[in-house]
Amino acid sequence: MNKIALVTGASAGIGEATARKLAAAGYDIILAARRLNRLQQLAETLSVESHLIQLDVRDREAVKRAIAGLPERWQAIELLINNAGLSRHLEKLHEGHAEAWDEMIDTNVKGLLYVSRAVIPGMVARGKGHVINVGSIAGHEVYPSGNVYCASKFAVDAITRGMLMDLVDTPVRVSTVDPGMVETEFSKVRFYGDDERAKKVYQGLKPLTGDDIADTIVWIASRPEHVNIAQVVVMPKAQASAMVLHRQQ
Ligand code: NDP
Ligand code: 8X3
Repeated sequence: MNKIALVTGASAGIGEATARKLAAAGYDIILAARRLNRLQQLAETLSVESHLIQLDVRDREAVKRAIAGLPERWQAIELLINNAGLSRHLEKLHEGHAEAWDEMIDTNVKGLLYVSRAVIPGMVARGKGHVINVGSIAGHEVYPSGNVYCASKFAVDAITRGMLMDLVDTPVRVSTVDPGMVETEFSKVRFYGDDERAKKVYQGLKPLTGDDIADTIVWIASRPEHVNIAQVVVMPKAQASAMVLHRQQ
């Protein structure tokens, strides 16, 4: 039987690309996200076995139920990709929307915690596992109007470091991939479906694709067991930091 990977946020962008690349690398995959139809479409294209979970990672009880209720054949998760996440709005803190803050913190921080809490004990008990969190350069530097999204990714960075320490005496590895600009549905979600504004984010430069980050994730996961790639920052060539971009006409 192939190794089993769980990818959260597998219905789009980085998560979808990661599921495809992990499948190509020979993993059977548990695909989790809210949009089940997207997961079904993806599963049909994979040449490995997959198991679908319609899951909102913000729902603590649902996360517990989903992991505890996995069929036996899917229980031995070896690789957890904590990818589900989003940003909402790009606006000054004092003009911000509290619902958007809740959504980002509940998804990016608490959702990642709930899934980790449900999955990692099994890894520890089996003496095998690897957690790869998808952070961001927004977890390394705050940019104007990024306030709460950046705070959520700083939290992911702190949680990753904490996991690394707490699991150091076990065989479970902990890594983070921290991307810069990746063209996915991310900006469309951030701007509530405003395609034009989303496209402008990537205007005049060649952003990363979900595949670029998926390649990095597969590389991290495929190192020998004594090697832990703790953190990888990946940016487009035209990006030097969150705000320093080289755009051409
Ligand atoms: P997409 O919007 O393309 O994909 C986001 C994924 O997260 C979707 O599959 C979505 O699925 C899932 N998701 C969102 N909310 C929830 C939820 N409550 N429960 C379960 N799944 C959820 O964006 P990306 O692929 O770009 O984003 C993936 C990760 O990468 C995020 O953590 C993001 O912060 C991070 N990132 C993105 C960068 C970028 O420039 N794109 C750069 C740095 C980091 P569904 O809606 O079906 O639930
Ligand atoms: C996504 C990258 O720069 O939009 O995490 O925050 S950025």
